[in-house]
Amino acid sequence: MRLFGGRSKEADQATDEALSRTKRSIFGRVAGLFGGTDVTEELWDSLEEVLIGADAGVQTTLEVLDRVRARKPRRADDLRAMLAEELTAILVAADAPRGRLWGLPEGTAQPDRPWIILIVGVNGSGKTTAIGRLAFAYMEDGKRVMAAAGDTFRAAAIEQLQEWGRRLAFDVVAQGPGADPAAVAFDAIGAAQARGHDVVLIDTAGRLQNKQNLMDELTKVRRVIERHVERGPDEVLLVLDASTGQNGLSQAKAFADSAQVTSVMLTKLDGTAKGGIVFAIAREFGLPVRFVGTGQREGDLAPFDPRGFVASLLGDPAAAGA
Ligand SMILES: Nc1nc2c(ncn2[C@@H]2O[C@H](COP(=O)(O)OP(=O)(O)OP(=O)(O)O)[C@@H](O)[C@H]2O)c(=O)[nH]1
Ligand SMILES: [Mg+2]
Repeated sequence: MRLFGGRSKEADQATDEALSRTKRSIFGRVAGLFGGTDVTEELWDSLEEVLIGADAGVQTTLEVLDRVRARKPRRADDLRAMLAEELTAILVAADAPRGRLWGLPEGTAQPDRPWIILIVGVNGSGKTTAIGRLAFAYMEDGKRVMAAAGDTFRAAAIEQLQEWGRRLAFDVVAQGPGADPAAVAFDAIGAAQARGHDVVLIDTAGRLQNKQNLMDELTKVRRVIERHVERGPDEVLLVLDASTGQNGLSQAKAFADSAQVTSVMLTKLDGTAKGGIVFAIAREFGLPVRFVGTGQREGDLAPFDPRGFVASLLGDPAAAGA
């Protein structure tokens, strides 16, 4: 699937499949609610319950529904269309590119190689897997990929990344457990420059002795990148586990606040009924979601498209013959 460069039928379909649990268990009820023709108080109440239940966030839900209400929909299908527009607007408002690689208009000049991508996020969110997947996609795109084993804190993190490198055949720069992650990043970028790699993916720890240590460490890694390539990392990707809901969101806030995140990857969308978290990310972080994890394999990553996502969630009336 084309991962970089926008929407495709294949990507829409993968997202749609990954959303099936969210749709079945929660939003499926909404589609049912739109079955009637009248806009009743019961319909508004149910919508509120459904959106909050899917982790869209209380504030976001109330705001969206207020906006739709103000537009005075007369029939249930008008309401559905307006809700789709308002939900899409939230995602689009956060969609402006902040990094130098993703979501840019076609024809935008690309940064010099190697491109540097720093991967951050809470432990267990799927960072190392994300590196495997991005490496896979970039290699399919004809790029030479280098990864840096910057999580030197968790036992087995280095081996886990090396295993991905062996399996998919990309290079991994690593030092021993406990090594300075900034030094690992420094080595990896130097090696990539010397050997002509196109992309450097830098793994980081999700947990240290405490949050401040972790944020300091990320700052140090960033400084090293800035010393090597003056422009700094081209993207700082926050990896966020959809199934952790509002709780995961508040944990990720520390990264969004201090790691100068430019893009979000929402993982495990396939394993959750809480896909509404996308709206909370957009509204509360103001960050663009660029990719969604749709399964367990390396190819299970889809580009995120606001319109395709909302159409899939609310059911496409045209497709349903409504
Ligand atoms: N179903 C599903 N599982 C996923 C997805 N992404 C990651 N996982 C699983 O989530 C688990 C944790 O992934 P890791 O990549 O090790 O997470 P991490 O953020 O590197 O974790 P730490 O190194 O402990 O900070 C693994 O079992 C992955 O297979 C996804 O999109 N869907
Ligand atoms: Mg990891």
